[in-house]
Amino acid sequence: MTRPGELDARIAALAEAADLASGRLEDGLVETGRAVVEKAGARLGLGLETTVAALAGPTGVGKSQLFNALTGAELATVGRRRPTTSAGQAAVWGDGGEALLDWLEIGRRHRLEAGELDGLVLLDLPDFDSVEAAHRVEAERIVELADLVLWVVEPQKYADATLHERYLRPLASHVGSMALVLNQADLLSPADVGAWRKDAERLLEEDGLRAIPIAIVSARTGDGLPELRRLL
Ligand SMILES: Nc1nc2c(ncn2[C@@H]2O[C@H](COP(=O)(O)OP(=O)(O)OP(=O)(O)O)[C@@H](O)[C@H]2O)c(=O)[nH]1
Ligand SMILES: [Mg+2]
Repeated sequence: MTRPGELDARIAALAEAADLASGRLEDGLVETGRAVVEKAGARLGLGLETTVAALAGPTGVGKSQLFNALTGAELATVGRRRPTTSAGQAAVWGDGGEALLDWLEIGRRHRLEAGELDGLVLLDLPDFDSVEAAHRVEAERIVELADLVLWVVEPQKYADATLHERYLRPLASHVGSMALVLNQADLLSPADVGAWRKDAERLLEEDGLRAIPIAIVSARTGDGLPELRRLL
């Protein structure tokens, strides 16, 4: 992980590069550089002792059930009708994170006792693929600001074209801040779970993301959750 001092220096260097490029390179490129400087500076100012991990993915994969399983509480509504979650909500371990959640514009917050996950802010997000376009806008807004994105899929949706083409491939340079969570593993036999993992690895390789961690879990039975917690 990048140390705060190192990050400060990189942000300053990017700000200088954007200033030097102004008038020489395309305006859009300079603006993108400046936006990164602004966002990174704001995030750094809010302290790196808290990590923001977001559960993102298509509707119905079990993001909310996973949020409940990781928090050990029935905080989020798990639904049969799609889509279920319409606004992001947070679980915060320990007592930090208030200013960070203001910056993230997440209103619903649940505070949990510190312990093993002290300093973690876990976010349950709306889906990016339902009929509700506003869900996608909200999910994408938060994915851009999170420190770690856990892309949640299940046996039907892991090869989803939108997930791979719109999100994973363009984020190939962010390998250090993503993980793939294969949820609902309870629906498959052990042999099929093995084949599923292999195929998911193949797709990640095609996306240029061979290095990202994969967690195989069942939010329903709790299988794989200790390994997932270790990624947080
Ligand atoms: N068998 C099985 N079913 C699961 C698991 N996790 C979630 N489900 C079921 O999948 C359905 C969708 O779960 P949600 O947690 O609401 O899914 P979501 O990803 O939050 O969906 P949206 O809020 O619409 O984006 C529910 O019927 C859950 O009971 C799991 O690990 N195994
Ligand atoms: Mg949900």
